[in-house]
Amino acid sequence: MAKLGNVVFFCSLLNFCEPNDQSKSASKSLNEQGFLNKIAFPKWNRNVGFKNGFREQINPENRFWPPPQKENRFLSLFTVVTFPNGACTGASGDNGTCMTARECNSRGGSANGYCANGFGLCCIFMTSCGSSTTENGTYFVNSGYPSTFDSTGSCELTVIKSHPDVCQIRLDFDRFTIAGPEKMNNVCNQDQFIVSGGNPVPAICGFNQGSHMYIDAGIGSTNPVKLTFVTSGNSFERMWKVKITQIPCSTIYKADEGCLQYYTGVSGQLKSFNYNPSTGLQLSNQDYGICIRMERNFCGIQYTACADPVNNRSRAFTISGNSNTPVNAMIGSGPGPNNCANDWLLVPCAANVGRLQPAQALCTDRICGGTFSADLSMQSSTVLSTVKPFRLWFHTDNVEAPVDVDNRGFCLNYVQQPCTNNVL
Ligand SMILES: *[C@@H]1O[C@H](CO)[C@@H](O)[C@H](O)[C@H]1NC(C)=O
Ligand SMILES: *[C@@H]1O[C@H](CO)[C@@H](O)[C@H](O)[C@H]1NC(C)=O
Ligand SMILES: *[C@@H]1O[C@H](CO)[C@@H](O)[C@H](O)[C@H]1NC(C)=O
Ligand SMILES: [Ca+2]
Repeated sequence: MAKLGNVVFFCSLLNFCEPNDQSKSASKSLNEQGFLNKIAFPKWNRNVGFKNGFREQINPENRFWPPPQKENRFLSLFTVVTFPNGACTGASGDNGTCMTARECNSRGGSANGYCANGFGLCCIFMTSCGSSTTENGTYFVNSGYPSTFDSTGSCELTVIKSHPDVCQIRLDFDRFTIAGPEKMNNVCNQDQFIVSGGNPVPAICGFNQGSHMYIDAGIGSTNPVKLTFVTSGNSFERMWKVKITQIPCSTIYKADEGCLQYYTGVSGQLKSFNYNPSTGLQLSNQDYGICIRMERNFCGIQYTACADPVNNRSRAFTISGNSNTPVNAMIGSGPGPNNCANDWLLVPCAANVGRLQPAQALCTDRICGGTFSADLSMQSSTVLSTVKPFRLWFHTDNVEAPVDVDNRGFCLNYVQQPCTNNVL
């Protein structure tokens, strides 16, 4: 019973056994003391839940930790608990890596709730301007986060590969509100988000919460990728929180090459940056690929403009023309009023669904204007493409006024089409 007493004492000293106390201060003091690197438990007490109270038994069926271990005659009294550095969700809802308090502290993270059944702490990496990170899953936030930032400057984060076998970096814009483009030519000339060091990435601005980007980080220990928020001009309440995931080359979930955006799943929704049907202006100077993973047994893909809950006449696809008036779909790449010489969405060999076969003989590539259709039409349509792999390209130049006014960009719903006689 003496050992048991020791553990009870250990718990109360460190305030570690109370399930509800996941307050920052408790985690912080644990973290600062760096106590939990090695935890030795009396062996006869292995099935006791640490997190949920000392005396509570864990049903052996449900318990996944600690794993069954072989008897070790040299550790006859204690079992040393080790656990892998897996992904975890912290008490705050942010994702982190499960580790000991000491490791979290030494790697510059902050402990936020428990993991590994209470044996580890969920270590969150959150950083801001002027720093660099090698940690997978780092959040890059504005200075003062979770408050907004209303000032000018340049906030840069350097992302260094955590391992030479990292090929891509995925950025998830959990929060992304910076000033939008100017209203003449829709150029991001006040605030900008810039990615450098990887493949060319267009600068973006405005509201991009929920959006993502894949950055090609090259092979081996190449130059680091830099993420920069430039803020300038008028007063504006900015906020950003960008999750940075490092993707190993060998994984099946890495994006296809040349895809700034990569979507998976049989159906989903694609939006241009700063898309917002009420106020978001299409961004100029864009040029990137949007890829949709071809799911097994699917041979084609259909696109339809999203519902527009704000405007009477949908602005879900408004790429060129003055979208304050009705604008038909425009197609093709030649000169002339109904072509897409400057701004376009490229849908390879696009044809309207329901058009008489053979649709492919009449297909088009570039689509622009103010209506989504593969024909010169005022009527929005569902558009089919069977070119593989499934990929769109979005291009805009640096001019809008005076011909192109108040365009929103695009929001499209996609549905992959199974391989049948009609879709090969
Ligand atoms: C944490 O990860 C889950 C699963 O990958 C994801 O759905 C969620 O959005 C992430 N949360 C944050 C705050 O990044
Ligand atoms: C980073 O974390 C993600 C999921 O959280 C994981 O899929 C990926 O393999 C990790 N990358 C590295 C280099 O470990
Ligand atoms: C939509 O149409 C209705 C009726 O014609 C009109 O009253 C309303 O102002 C219009 N709304 C917008 C946003 O144009
Ligand atoms: Ca343009």
